[in-house]
Amino acid sequence: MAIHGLGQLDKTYDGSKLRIGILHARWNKEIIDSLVKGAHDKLLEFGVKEENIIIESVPGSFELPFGTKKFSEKWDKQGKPLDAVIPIGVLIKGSTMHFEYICDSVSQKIMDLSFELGKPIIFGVLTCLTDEQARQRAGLGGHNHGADWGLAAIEMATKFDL
Ligand code: DLZ
Repeated sequence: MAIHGLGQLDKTYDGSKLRIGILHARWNKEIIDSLVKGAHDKLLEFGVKEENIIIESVPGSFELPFGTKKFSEKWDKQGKPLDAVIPIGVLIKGSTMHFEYICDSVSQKIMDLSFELGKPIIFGVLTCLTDEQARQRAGLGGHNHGADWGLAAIEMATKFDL
């Protein structure tokens, strides 16, 4: 089955002035590493400077919303704000009996954070039924959604003159 990414871009975006945070969970590490690399490489491709891509981690996807808030606020306080944050996590149904609860609460809170923090918080969480589905979406046999998340961060951080 083909798993498609973002459609055609409406214009070319310039990421050269942006600072982008990537905050990733450490559960399902091989898949996470591939998604982080996909996002990171796409940011570089669109001009974001290596030193302006800030990567940190939290234990699991459940920690992503609070971690993202603190991560963003930390850089605000230091006077070097992040223009967008990409929280990255991989939730696999077989691994957690409370899968639906975690998926619902994490995705809702990540959505809320954009409004709370006034900056784009990208939805970089894979919610999959199997390990194989997650691998297919992480560039380990199929398209890498991490690349789409990188591009979404650049588009959203530049599009509305935030
Ligand atoms: C506990 C748990 C389980 C069972 N499965 C996953 C998973 O598939 N993906 C993920 O990112 N995290 C998982 N976790 C860890 C929780 O997200 C969280 O880190 C712990 O419950 C501690 O709060």
